[in-house]
Amino acid sequence: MDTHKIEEILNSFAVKGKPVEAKAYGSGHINDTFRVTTAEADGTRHHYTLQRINHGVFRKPQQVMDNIERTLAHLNAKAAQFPGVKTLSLVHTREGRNCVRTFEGKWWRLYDFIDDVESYDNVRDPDVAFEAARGFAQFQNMMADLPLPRLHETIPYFHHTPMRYATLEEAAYLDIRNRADEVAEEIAFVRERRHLVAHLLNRYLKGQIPERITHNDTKINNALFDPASKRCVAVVDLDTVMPGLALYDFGDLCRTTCNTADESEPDVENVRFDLRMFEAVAAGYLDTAKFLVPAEVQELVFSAWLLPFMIGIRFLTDYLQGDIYFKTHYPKQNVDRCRTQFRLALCMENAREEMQAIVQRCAKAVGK
Ligand code: ADP
Ligand code: GN1
Ligand code: MG
Repeated sequence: MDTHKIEEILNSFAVKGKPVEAKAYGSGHINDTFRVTTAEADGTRHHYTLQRINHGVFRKPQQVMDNIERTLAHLNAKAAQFPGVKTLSLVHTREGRNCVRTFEGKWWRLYDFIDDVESYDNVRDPDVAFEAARGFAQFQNMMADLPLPRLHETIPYFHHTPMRYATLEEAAYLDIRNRADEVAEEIAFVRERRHLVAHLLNRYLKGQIPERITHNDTKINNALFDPASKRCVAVVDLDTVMPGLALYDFGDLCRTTCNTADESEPDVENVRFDLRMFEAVAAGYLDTAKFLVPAEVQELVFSAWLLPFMIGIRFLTDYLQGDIYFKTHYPKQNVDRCRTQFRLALCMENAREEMQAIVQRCAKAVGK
């Protein structure tokens, strides 16, 4: 992306000063993120997060932005009750719009950059895991009374596991890149577990598990921490905030905090499920998510397993379809990612009883 282009886009927004620097930022797999610095005539500098919304993934970017506007207004109205919590803040265009659509049909938005915070792609410290779980639970808590109408589903069927499974079968059947033989073991891994894909959805359809407003992308790097207090002070990446199950958020957080290796680890022998981290996530989540009904508590262990399984299915499908969804940095990265997820799910299958005991202990500690 050339700097002239960024300058041109930035000039549409009501920024303070003139752009002096733009650097690619973060390690997200979907949008293009830049940290931009501007300077005023007196030398005062300001930082912003400029993002190109991936409109191949988010087919209706304006709906994404409408959801985010409503979410931020709701969170901001509650800010006084939650001291220390920082809320993202959108910078509008000079005409008062929340995003820009360029002549080439690309969508851009701008946030104030949240300074003096840290984010991590991988954590091993249980205190950080506890805090992240508390932060995402608090987010769900704060969003629980968002007035109607229902938020838009920015990606329909996002966590619909039976649909994810059907899409994998279709990709394996069509096999447009002739890659299915190479990942036959991974496809078999999924098929052996296909009786589990509809479990949570069935409980939801029977009315046993409620729909809530959820974040739906609770990767650890979407939580920002104060380096001094180690508290989780902000939750970012709000593109998928929409109706969902609280369990998806819990499961995704376990997926990214309890794995001893990176998401793209090439040697699955390095992938282990860290029970100490699981205990911290369960404790942090249950401590704050007071709204959970017993059926949700009962399914926490299942959801911790489901998310690596489902996201592994998504990486595998993307590989079969030719790496068209997730950003990749080397040819078989989606295979590495998929194998990592499936190894993590397998580790959890072998640790189910310990995980259940941990959840019971944490639930009892908070009177659940
Ligand atoms: P993606 O959708 O590509 O994952 P994110 O919105 O998550 O993009 O942004 C990428 C990373 O940049 C995040 O993981 C977070 O660490 C950091 N980040 C995003 N927005 C801000 C912000 N306003 N202030 C500080 N850091 C941010
Ligand atoms: C994507 O955007 P990012 O990197 O935070 C993806 C998530 C996956 C994750 C896997 C909109 O998240 O669903 O769990 O990659 N986001 C979208 O790392 O598909
Ligand atoms: Mg992100």
